[in-house]
Amino acid sequence: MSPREYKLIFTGSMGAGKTTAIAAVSEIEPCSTDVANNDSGGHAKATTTAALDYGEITLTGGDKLRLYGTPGQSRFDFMWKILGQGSLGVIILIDNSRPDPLRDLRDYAQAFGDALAESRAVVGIGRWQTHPSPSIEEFHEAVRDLGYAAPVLSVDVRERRDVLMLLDVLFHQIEAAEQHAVPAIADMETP
Ligand SMILES: Nc1nc2c(ncn2[C@@H]2O[C@H](COP(=O)(O)OP(=O)(O)OP(=O)(O)O)[C@@H](O)[C@H]2O)c(=O)[nH]1
Ligand SMILES: [Mg+2]
Repeated sequence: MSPREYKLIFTGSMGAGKTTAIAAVSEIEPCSTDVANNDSGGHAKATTTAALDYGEITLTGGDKLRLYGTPGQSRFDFMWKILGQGSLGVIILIDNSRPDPLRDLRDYAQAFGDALAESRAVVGIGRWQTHPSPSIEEFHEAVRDLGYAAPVLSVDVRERRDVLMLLDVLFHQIEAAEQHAVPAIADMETP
């Protein structure tokens, strides 16, 4: 069988760590479109993604994961739909230190509602160690209240193994819903 390709989307609020997560796992130098951040109210970091991030992971059988990161800022939300087209799954990243992380979840869950409705999504809660509220259970409830089911786990997007764990959980979720044949996480452990 010829190698397959899987498109995965990292989305979530400004500073949640989409660019960082892709850089943590990509085997190629990630393509970044970060520009100077003029929205220090949104997040006090030096740069922000204007169009997309792109990274790749090749699995041992030759299958390829194409990793796309969206811009966080809603003024670039036209990119969300463009990037989401044809994706296998969506990773929603949350920065739990932001003022209203549950609202952030609702905003991005709505924007990527198709993936959630088809059980092709996972939620990663960042900065959990320093900001344990809202709790994982509250995020579960928020997902349920939207009428969806998606795994929720705490992650440090700077850690490769945490990002791979997110992908593993996402693939299990997709497989359980019997939507698609999915890659095996065991194939992803080679750097
Ligand atoms: N201290 C700390 N820093 C973290 C943690 N998780 C992520 N970060 C940092 O938060 C920042 C996230 O920035 P980006 O990866 O640019 O975030 P982004 O989601 O791509 O943001 P936009 O492109 O602006 O939407 C990085 O500097 C990370 O190192 C954490 O748990 N603790
Ligand atoms: Mg970014």
